Amino acid sequence: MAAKILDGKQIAVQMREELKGRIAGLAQRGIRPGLAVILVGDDPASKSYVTAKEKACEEVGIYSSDNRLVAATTESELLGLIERFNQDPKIHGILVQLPLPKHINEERILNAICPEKDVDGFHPVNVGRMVIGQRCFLPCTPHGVVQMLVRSGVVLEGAEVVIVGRSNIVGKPLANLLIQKSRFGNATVTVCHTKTRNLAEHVRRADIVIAAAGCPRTITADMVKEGAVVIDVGVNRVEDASAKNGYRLVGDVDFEAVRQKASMITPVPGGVGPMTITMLLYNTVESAERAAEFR
Ligand code: L34
Repeated sequence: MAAKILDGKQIAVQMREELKGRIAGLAQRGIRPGLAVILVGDDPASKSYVTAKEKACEEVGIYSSDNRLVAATTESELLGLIERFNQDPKIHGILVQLPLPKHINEERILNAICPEKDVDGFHPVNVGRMVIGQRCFLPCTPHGVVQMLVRSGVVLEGAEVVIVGRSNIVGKPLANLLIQKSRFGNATVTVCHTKTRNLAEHVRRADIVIAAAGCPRTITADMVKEGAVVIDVGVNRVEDASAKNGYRLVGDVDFEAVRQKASMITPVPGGVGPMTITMLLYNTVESAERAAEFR
């Protein structure tokens, strides 16, 4: 039987409705959540993600400050801008879209964002807090994946989860979230990567497969257990002469074949991507609420 398609756009709409309620609550206290969006350079994919983030802010009623900087921007100019937003009481979240141009040290930039405004959850303070289960900002893509699973009725407790990919933005934090002793965790997690000896053998054991390798067709049907849940985090642009812009988007999963074996599967586009954006809105609202508590 073919898998149920998990509609990320639909879950995102539902969560954005919930956020509108919280934003209305803040408005009654005279507060509007604010997000500073910073993009350096003109990578077409990054531009489209950042534009989608700003549009989503507007749709739910979050103020967004749009900062598009030329690729030649220096590290100290970027640090200066971040410092300005760290000090600005109207700004509750700061997003520096990655990747940054090669001449800018990413670690130095992420460390400069005040942890209380780090709505991406990339600052070492938030990463550390997440690992030990303290209150923090959860990174958007991993948090979006967990929300998608829980809201689709997937049981995490005791589940065998295999994550393919060990990046700092997805694989590593997601593994940490899923092993937490919580309603959003309690899973048994294996993390596979480029040096894993027998990828297929690991993936075949999984009740839940999470593909975050950044490479098309990493997960093929022969690797997937009958009835498994398959979450595709990959967003790869592949050349396609028949498409109007010359490319099409595919994930890391061989979708058409794998959907015949899985019980649930996320599409690309329309799966995890819209959830990532929604969790950024969620963290920005959360940050504004926390700031309000201290007034
Ligand atoms: N700082 N940098 C920072 N935070 C992030 O959370 C990200 N990420 C990743 C890249 N760099 C970042 C994103 O925003 C990936 N990412 C992201 C966000 C949204 C989408 C994809 C990746 C998305 O909306 N994807 C759509 C299709 C978009 C298209 O048509 O190009 C989808 O439906 O999957």
